[in-house]
Amino acid sequence: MFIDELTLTLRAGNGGDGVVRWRHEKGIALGGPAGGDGGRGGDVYALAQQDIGLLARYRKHKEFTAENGDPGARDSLHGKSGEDLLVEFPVGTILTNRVTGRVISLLHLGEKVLLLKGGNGGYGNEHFKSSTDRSPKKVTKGYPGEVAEFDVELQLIADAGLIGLPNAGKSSVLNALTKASVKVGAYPFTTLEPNLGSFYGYILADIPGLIEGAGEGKGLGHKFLRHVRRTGMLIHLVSLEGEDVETAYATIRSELGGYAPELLEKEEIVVLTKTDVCSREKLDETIARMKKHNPHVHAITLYDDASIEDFARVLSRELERVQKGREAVS
Ligand SMILES: Nc1nc2c(ncn2[C@@H]2O[C@H](COP(=O)(O)OP(=O)(O)OP(=O)(O)O)[C@@H](O)[C@H]2O)c(=O)[nH]1
Ligand SMILES: [Mg+2]
Repeated sequence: MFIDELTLTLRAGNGGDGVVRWRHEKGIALGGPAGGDGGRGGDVYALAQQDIGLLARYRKHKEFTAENGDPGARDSLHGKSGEDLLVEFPVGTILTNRVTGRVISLLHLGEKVLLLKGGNGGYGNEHFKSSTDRSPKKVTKGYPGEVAEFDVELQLIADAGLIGLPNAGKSSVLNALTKASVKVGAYPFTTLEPNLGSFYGYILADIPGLIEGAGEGKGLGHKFLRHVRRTGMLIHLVSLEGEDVETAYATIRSELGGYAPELLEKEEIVVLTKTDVCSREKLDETIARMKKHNPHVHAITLYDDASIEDFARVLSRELERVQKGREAVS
């Protein structure tokens, strides 16, 4: 089950307590203070991993705690510090600390961010020794580690997102262009979770079918629209099987705009799929009509390798252009 939204409770470790101990020396009833300080509690870190299905592991288990520091010990020994806790998230995860409001976005594989600090250890009685008090009994307790609930949301990061109505052929195109082997089916909503594939080093995301009203929760709902947000560009697939290609196109555009108007600003290539099911005349006429909405219109069929190869060339050029554009801005 694909999960892209959940809440986790994370706790850093508490510091260990300082302790009262006394030095034992031969012939002396009570030596000086020798109680050590407590160890630090472990910190909590977020670590970004590549696996987009990783949040499913937190479906049942939603609370994690770093190790506490050990208390101090005799002979002035400091307690052992608690181990840090690394919590793994997929690249593209946005974490919001509900206590502080701090928002952390994991953008790169291997990125490691401190989420919560462990508590410092308390002081043992040796710490309080002074010229006026040679036998202090005072100690301090370890400090509690930071604790917070985190809202966790995954927004995939991809160079291009394949979008379109159910059955448009999105997964088929992902499979044809990349090494992905996503299930393809002659029925709507075959794909129930986003899939990624690598195309000459660019990441393509197959976004599950959107339908009219998705923004209000129809079909798979707007659940997956969030994953369109951070795609560099859109590959908008419209099947030529349908009667009204323009309406199909407009439906998706209006869902995108209804969810977040900036999605309409993204670069978009329109791809008419399944040219094998329609006549040459209908294809030419449809292309001409669609060019009024977007000049980047291409047509493909899985049954003609040349059409896929042509499109792959166009797409790699576009991806390069969009990436250069983004680099120029940043
Ligand atoms: N005739 C023909 N059928 C195609 C072509 N491309 C895909 N199909 C078929 O169209 C159906 C839907 O394809 P998918 O790739 O599963 O479509 P999708 O957009 O991923 O669908 P959802 O995951 O349900 O949103 C499948 O039966 C495919 O075999 C094509 O070029 N020509
Ligand atoms: Mg699919």
